[in-house]
Amino acid sequence: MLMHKVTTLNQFIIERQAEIPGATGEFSRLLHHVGIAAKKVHREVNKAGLVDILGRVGTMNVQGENQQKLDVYADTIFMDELRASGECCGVATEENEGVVVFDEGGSKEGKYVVCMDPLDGSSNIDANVPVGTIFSIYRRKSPAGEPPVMEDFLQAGTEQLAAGYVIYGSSTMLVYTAGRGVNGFTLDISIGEFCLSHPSILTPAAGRMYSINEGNYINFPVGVKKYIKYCQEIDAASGRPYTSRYIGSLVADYHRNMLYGGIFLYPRTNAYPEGKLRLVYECNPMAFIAEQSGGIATDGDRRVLEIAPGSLHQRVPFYVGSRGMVMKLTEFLSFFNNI
Ligand code: P6P
Repeated sequence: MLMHKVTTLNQFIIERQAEIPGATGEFSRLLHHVGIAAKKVHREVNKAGLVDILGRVGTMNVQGENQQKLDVYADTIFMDELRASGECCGVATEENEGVVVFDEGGSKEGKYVVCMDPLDGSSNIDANVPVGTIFSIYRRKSPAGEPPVMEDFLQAGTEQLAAGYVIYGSSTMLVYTAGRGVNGFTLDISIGEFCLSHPSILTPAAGRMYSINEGNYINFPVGVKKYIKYCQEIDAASGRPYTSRYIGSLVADYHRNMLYGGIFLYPRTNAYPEGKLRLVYECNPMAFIAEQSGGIATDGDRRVLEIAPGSLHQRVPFYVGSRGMVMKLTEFLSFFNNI
């Protein structure tokens, strides 16, 4: 029986590195360590119900959100692996108010900084709802050998070298882009490797799924309300309305919409007048992946990747997904002059 050729994440990274003139392996090594951390988090997420790692730590993160034990665990695991890579000089995460500087050993010479949400959607974890890790990799702007500075972490999304997410769901997948398309790798636990399962992912230009927390409907901008009603009208081509799908876990909602076609919306609300999702370590990485797979990501007014971050935990309205759907939404937003 012919064995199906399996390409592991590491083989893929090395093959792609060979395509980059002058690539020296540092970036590949960093991505390799991201993959190791993802496998370690997978191990804990997948047995969370069996060990004392469910529930809350009893502390709050910088957002004033209750920290789940797995939040803190994932943050620690990714920090340790990024430090061990020797290629990263510092990390900004949702769980830490400031940036974490790696100033020991080779890390000081690291060319890269990472911005990440180690475990997004973790309030769902106790209910066995899929959660995710989201990451962005930037080349530092400050000189190597010195501690990184805040500006290294507040670069526009267009400066990202790579971005990705890990979705811990019915299977664990790592999806990333380094600016040349989006590829998905599924963890094969029998060999302990992420294996290429979704090469060159492209988001359908048109979709029929919209994802939004309609519990906030009353507070939505008028343009969003009108777009939701548009989605609920009978579509001439199909003779039925669009489908509403909302998991409440960004990575899970985004991943499904990217594969099937759809739009994710998190507008301004009374509770989150600037929007809920964080620009630096949630919206920018997802926007890079969206654009690289043929989609669009906007805050309703601007291309997300072109927004100049003002602060690490800055929030923005976030609309992302199939090109045709996001463009239709922006028509409603501009017509009703609301973002
Ligand atoms: P809401 C999870 O807490 C999260 O940050 C994202 O993963 C998700 O898309 C969003 O918040 C859900 O927010 O207000 O609908 O519960």
